[in-house]
Amino acid sequence: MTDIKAQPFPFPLQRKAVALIVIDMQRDFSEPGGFGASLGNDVSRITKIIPDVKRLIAGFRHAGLPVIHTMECHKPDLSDLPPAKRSRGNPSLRIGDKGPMGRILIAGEPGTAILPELAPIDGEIVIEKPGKGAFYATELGDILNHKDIKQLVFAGVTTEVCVQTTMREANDRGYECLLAEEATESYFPEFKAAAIAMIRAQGAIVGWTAHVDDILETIS
Ligand code: C5J
Repeated sequence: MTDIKAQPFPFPLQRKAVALIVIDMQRDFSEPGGFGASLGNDVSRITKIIPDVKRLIAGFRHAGLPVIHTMECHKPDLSDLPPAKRSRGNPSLRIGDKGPMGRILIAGEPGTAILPELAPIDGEIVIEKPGKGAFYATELGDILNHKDIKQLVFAGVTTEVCVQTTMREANDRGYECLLAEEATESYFPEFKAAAIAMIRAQGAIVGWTAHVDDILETIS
């Protein structure tokens, strides 16, 4: 076992049981005209983390460790979109409505795609998720069980919504969770800082956080 330098204390890496999970690095959250921008957010904050997410993915690939991607999206007939989810947000551009990059957060639409710089390669798993958490209504739990994965390193957006929700789901399911600090972002810097603080407070109550460089140094 090798430790990754982390907070609030070193993360006990199990090389044979760890995977990287990259949450929702989609055009809809990071480009003008997408879902994030439609809610009035400054999406340039998200694009700034692309290099760090990219080198984290590259490090996992180079080390022969699994990389899993998620996409927040819904079926074209909206049968997996609860009215309570659709009815919130920007009233003039809801999930499922047609925007400049196609229908907002609908599977197969251009805006729903993962950013080309971070695109999955052959053999990598992509989880399409209708919720904020990646375990809800997906096959993620079964896939991780099948692969004997016990630890998850997290990257992606947004820190306090889909990333933190998935970390909490994973933590409750018994996974050891580590958040890569420079490889996650929020539209609200104070929410990112608060999410990081609350995740690792109280003796890593939800999980650990670490710098990308420290993760890469240990897995390489
Ligand atoms: C949001 C996400 N923020 N991926 N989705 O609606 O965090």
